[in-house]
Amino acid sequence: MSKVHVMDHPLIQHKINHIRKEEVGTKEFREVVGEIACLMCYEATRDLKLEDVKIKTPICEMTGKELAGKKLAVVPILRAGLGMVDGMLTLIPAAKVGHIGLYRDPETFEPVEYYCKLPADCDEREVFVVDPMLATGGSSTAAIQMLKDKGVKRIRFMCIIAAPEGVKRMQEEHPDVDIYIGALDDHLNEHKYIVPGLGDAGDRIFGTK
Ligand code: U5P
Repeated sequence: MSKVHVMDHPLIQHKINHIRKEEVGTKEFREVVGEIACLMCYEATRDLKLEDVKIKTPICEMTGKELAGKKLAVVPILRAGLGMVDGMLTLIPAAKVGHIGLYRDPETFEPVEYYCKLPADCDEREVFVVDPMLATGGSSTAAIQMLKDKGVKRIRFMCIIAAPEGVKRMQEEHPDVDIYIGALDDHLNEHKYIVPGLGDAGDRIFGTK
């Protein structure tokens, strides 16, 4: 069964609370989403493996530690996931970035694929799929299935706010994928928006409506 990590760091909680407020405008919303992604990336990379390396300081030789060659990739689900990419790359600048485009059918609420471009060697990478909102789980489960179909073996999913319904669906369909959540909310409304949530993350990041 996948592990669910709810990140209770006070800075993450404070910033999520801030962007929930309806009066927060596009510029500030986008900036704070980036900061949250950066903090979540720091927490979600806690278990990356280190290896011993010999280095020489100006004083002497020593055995230090550096990340053990594991290559990383960030895959945002378009469009809202884009808001989390820069924040993550601040901490893992060598990561490659893939993109998966899905939209939610307004009638069925099911995801429809319209774009997929991944790093050529994504099957050798540890992939962080990112979307600010895990609502029904339709988009994230479909995106993760697309990655698995391309041979990706190590996948983590990161979202800022999740609904219990989405977490359950993710765990049922992808029990091998660990989930990193900023805040676990109450439920979905009849339009499949997260309650209390923050509204439509893509619209709030890009100033559309
Ligand atoms: N979404 C929101 N806010 C919500 C619920 C869903 O922005 O309260 C959008 C997100 O952009 C996300 C997608 O990409 O819907 C996830 O929906 P789902 O496939 O998990 O239902």
